[in-house]
Amino acid sequence: MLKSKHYPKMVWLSATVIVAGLTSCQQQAKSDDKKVAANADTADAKQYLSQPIISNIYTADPSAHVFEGKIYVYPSHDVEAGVAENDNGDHFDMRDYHILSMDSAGGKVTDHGVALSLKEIPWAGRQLWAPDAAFKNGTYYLYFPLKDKNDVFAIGVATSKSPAGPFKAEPKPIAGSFSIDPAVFTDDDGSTYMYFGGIWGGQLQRWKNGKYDANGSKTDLQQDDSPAINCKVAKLKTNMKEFDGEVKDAVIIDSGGKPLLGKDHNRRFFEGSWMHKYNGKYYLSYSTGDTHLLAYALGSKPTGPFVYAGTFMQPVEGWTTHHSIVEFKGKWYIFYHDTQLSGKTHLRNVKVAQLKHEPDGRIAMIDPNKK
Ligand code: FUB
Repeated sequence: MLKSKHYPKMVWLSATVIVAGLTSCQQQAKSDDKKVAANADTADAKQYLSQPIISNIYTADPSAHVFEGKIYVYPSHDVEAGVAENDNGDHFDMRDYHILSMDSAGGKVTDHGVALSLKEIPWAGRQLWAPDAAFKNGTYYLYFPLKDKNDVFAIGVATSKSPAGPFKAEPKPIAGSFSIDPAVFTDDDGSTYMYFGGIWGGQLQRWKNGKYDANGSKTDLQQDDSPAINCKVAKLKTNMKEFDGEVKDAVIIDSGGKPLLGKDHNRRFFEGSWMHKYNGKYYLSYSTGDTHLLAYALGSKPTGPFVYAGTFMQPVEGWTTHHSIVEFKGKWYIFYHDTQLSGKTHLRNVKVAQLKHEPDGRIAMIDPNKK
């Protein structure tokens, strides 16, 4: 995944990476968290639409939900692990999750501390990436992508009686799951679906007919004139821990009914999917990855097909774009991240802004770099 956009602040990244490798991971994460606040004070005067919602730790990939009358955010917890940046995303070497909550978007944020850590997950290899959460029948479920001991991403699930955790992981990943970035959506009829997948470091391009090819492409399929790789969707059983049937493609087509092509980097799915429903339509939104946009496509069923409808957020500062969309007290919000506090690709901070649906259903464009 990560080719640099060569932001000016990144020139000092390599030196930091070499030094950081000498310290134990836990100590590094702690001191790293302390540095966030200091960096916040020295951040340049560049204009941003919003400010980081917390600065005591680095956070990214925010999945927001309304539980028990509050907004709960399930983010990645970025740390300086001292791993060099590459297209596999090895530098995103996260080891635990913290859950955040707030009474209002933009209000005071509570950091509930460590909710789940790598060492508590029996099948763990490395890299706890973008999580999501859901609630059913009195239990909260935390879904997380993680590389297993063979360095292959799968999606795990953990449970808690509280939206803030702590969560207890199941002994194995969800059977039939693969790749990254789970996003869980419960429809009005109570059916729950997981959207997932990501190309490049997310390994989606290496999966064919249920099999993983460790020697497959590191980026995409490099088949420009063939259909692009699709986001995946699977229905969850009511136990929320298993897929109910086959994993399907959430196919994205153009207005002429043709699938988007591999070469269409401005429109094709890359990673970071999210589903929300508005006025009876299913909005599949996602990151275009190497072109750094947030795009969306509309469907009349939760499993698609989805017709490409446009982009709705300009690139943020940093390489990755990852978002979620939530309705709270009659208003819609987007949670997203950028690198305002650190200037480093892998040390991100979560933000929130209002999101507007136009009367015709389009999502109004958001510029994260303008007040
Ligand atoms: O945080 C690690 C990865 O970066 C996520 O899984 C992707 O969506 C991207 O944000």
